[in-house]
Amino acid sequence: MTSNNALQEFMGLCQSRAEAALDCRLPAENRMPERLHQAMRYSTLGGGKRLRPLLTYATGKALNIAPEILDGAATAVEMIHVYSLIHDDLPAMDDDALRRGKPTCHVAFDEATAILAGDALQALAFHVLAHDPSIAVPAENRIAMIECLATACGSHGMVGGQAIDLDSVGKILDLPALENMHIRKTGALIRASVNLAALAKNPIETVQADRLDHYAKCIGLSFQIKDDILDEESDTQTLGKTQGKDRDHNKPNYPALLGLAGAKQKAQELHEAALDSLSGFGDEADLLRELSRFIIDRRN
Ligand code: GRG
Repeated sequence: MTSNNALQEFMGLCQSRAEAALDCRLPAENRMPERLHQAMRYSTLGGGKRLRPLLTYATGKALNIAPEILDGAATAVEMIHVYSLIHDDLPAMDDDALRRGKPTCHVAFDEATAILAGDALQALAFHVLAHDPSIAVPAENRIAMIECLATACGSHGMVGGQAIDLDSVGKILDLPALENMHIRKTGALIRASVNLAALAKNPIETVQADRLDHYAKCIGLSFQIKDDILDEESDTQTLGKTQGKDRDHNKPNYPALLGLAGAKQKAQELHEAALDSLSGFGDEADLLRELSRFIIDRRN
């Protein structure tokens, strides 16, 4: 099993790698329309855990794919994530003023610019998947990657989950309904972060792809459960975003349904199921194992 030091080192390297890969793919601040490009760069660069790129690179490690080939996929998935954060923070949605420890995009710029910055990041993500020379895979794999990301972020995935979330404020959801919402809202993009790397492997055995997909489903849900736990237990400074919003907005969440101890137990069970999914892999999947542990142990 990879040591915690090895995980820290991998995380540091991949975070720097993702930062540089994003930096060179984002439009320059002085390029027209400047304010839009400044907003895109403001929200994307210099913050966040980069969990989704980390998962893409760690899946690459498990499949013996060089990180250079995955830069396009890793940046595309992070661009979609950042667009979702910008739009989620808007007054029409969560109406939040703090994200990644700094003012949200619509506060630092304005609402219209924030909407456009999110839109443009989404378009750029697909442009990267379609054209980026780093993605050295056959055309059919590239198309499959575009389809994978589109499905993950569309109305059957992240945006659909967000719609269910907005509709469920003040309602009581049972566990299957809550899971269904989170599998879409947060889980789908986490799943895509792993599956995009699997699609860069040519050919990949179906059994290997299925195992990775199951791992990704488990950690997608454990990530959200931990997010709900942190929303209850942590503080605004540590989180870099407003704490206690679920309770304040009367949103259904795991601690409310299962209790804090029950939610922690459920996250632990999902971590163990994620590890089981990787049982056919050797040491090369240790970073994925450690990332699953990191997801349920993280402090922000
Ligand atoms: C508005 C299109 C649209 C979708 C919104 C995913 C989502 C759907 C909204 C994000 C808002 C949110 C706080 C969701 C809860 C889980 C989550 C995605 C938290 C933030 O992800 P982290 O912890 O953030 O990976 P960093 O900043 O580290 O990248």
